[in-house]
Amino acid sequence: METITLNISGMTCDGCVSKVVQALEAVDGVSLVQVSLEQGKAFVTYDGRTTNPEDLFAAVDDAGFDAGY
Ligand code: 9UX
Repeated sequence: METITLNISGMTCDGCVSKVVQALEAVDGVSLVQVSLEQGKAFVTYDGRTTNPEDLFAAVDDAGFDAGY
């Protein structure tokens, strides 16, 4: 398992947090997601054989937010 911290811009309320959590949990290979609204960050544990940071960024972007390192 790998862990990564994503920097996410555009989250302004707990509903946004829920959207980001759902988007990340829907990615194959993701096993744990924690999102901090205050920090604008997501902490994700995933199987590096199944997914990768670019997939995670893309999932967040598709949910309407902007994610990167
Ligand atoms: Mo809150 Mo976010 O009302 O996509 S859910 S601003």
